[in-house]
Amino acid sequence: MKPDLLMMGPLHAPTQARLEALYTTHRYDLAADKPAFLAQAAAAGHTAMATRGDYRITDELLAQLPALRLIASFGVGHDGIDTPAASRRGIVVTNTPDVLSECVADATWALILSTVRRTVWQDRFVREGRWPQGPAPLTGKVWGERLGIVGLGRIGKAIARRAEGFGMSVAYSGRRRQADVAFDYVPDVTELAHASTVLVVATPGGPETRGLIGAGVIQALGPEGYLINISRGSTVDEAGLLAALGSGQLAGAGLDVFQGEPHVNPAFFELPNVVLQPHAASATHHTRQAMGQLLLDNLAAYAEGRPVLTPVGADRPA
Ligand code: 8YV
Repeated sequence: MKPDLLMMGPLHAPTQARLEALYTTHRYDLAADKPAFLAQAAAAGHTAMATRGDYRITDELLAQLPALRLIASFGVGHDGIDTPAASRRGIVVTNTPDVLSECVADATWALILSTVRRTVWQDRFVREGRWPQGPAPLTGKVWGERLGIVGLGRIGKAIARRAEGFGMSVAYSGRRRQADVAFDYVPDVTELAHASTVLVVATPGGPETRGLIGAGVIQALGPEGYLINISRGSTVDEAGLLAALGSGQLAGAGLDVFQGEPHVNPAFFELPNVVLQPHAASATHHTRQAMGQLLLDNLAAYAEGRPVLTPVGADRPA
């Protein structure tokens, strides 16, 4: 008989298929009567759950699943999960760090290059037959410019490594100076923005970073500066960003994440100086497969009584 597995919602399709082959899955999102679903899960004593970092798991929900011992989450970010509450209740939460860092860094550079060099805009310019009427406007440059990284975790470091190829200087802000890097540490984000041409936001989401990139930071980045956000929509003051982009107070923005996604404020669609992505930084076949494998490995380790591979903890930055 297959072991039971609670699920908050569907995951990456190939991972979902493997989970369904290995476990009897019980889907919270598909349950018409949620209280009855939870009561049944509690009575059956289900101990493991698979989820995603953006599916909401509140303390109130956890209170109704007293037998739960493991939440295995797909993705490195886990801002949808009340991890302090899980920890208080003796529930281990795992995520899928490391395996996604390189593809996320690639996607970040795609955003940096396409935003500064206006690649998407220029593609449209050619397609719309506007070239014969005259050349496209000149753009800013990437090579040799100053890169600021807000949050130099594993993803931030993978982004920084690629900067060498573009001859860029790198500085970063974050909770602490990192012993293993030679980049300049600028603890104040506004100061970092002031010193950067391209500012990349690579922090985890959640209450600690909510609104971190506010009007002051955007103003410090300035009319020749570019903001790239691959963290969470919650880290940026979107109204302030839209105003700065529209008025020329900021040169451009490359955004993978948004407040209220998948619904994006349509004001962004009118702006020529933005490149927009549907939260796709980790969305390669290779990386999503590796994330799914790590989730499966965490579930298997728990089931076999071994230590889980990647528990979420305060010392594991994104
Ligand atoms: C998620 C992400 O994997 O890992 C994260 O924190 O934001 C993405 O890589 C994706 O949203 C999960 O479906």
